[in-house]
Amino acid sequence: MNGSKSLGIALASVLLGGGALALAGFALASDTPHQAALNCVRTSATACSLQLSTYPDSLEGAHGKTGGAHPTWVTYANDNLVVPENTTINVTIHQYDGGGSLNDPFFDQVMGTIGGTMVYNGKTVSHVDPNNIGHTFTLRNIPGNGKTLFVSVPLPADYRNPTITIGTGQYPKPNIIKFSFKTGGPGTYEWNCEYPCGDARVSSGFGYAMSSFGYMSGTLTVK
Ligand SMILES: [Cu+2]
Repeated sequence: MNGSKSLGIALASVLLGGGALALAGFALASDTPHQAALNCVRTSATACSLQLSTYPDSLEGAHGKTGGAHPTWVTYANDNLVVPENTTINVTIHQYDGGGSLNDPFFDQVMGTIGGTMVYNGKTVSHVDPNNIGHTFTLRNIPGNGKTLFVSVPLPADYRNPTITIGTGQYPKPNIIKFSFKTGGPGTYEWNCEYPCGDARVSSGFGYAMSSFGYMSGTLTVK
């Protein structure tokens, strides 16, 4: 990272306060190549369907069957989401991971979706238990790009049988979360998880998978 970029990030961190994590994600997003694009599937002239998953290890999803460099890290199935402009995006997330308590209960709310709600295992809700979170899907504009989009959805932890054993590629029946949001014009946004699901020994759970692009963060390109 060169000096001016560091200074810019430092200044922006001061200005934005709690946005420091978002900026870290932005720096990672700028520096790292993407996984193969996951395009949503058009279901009508105005709607598109996007299917995602969150796993307790990297033996499923974009890292391949061997799990890539870090098979035991938690991961989203794909970090490079692509959707059309001015379209309703209907998202389904299969959440296979356990979890715990949010650092910031703000993220137990459903925010920015159509209706301000999501459907969690068939039930419409606007928030969930902040002490039973597996991950969040938190989508925001990249600072300075002049675009506005904010969607945040909590993904409750999944403790149903069989017990999750990291590194086996065996997963329980997922929690199923559905929500919709509308895109505007073209642009690139970033998303990340706001639950400290990385290794608890590193940066209070915000290290490893949480601070490495392609696991608990990515981009959403509207085009
Ligand atoms: Cu997470």
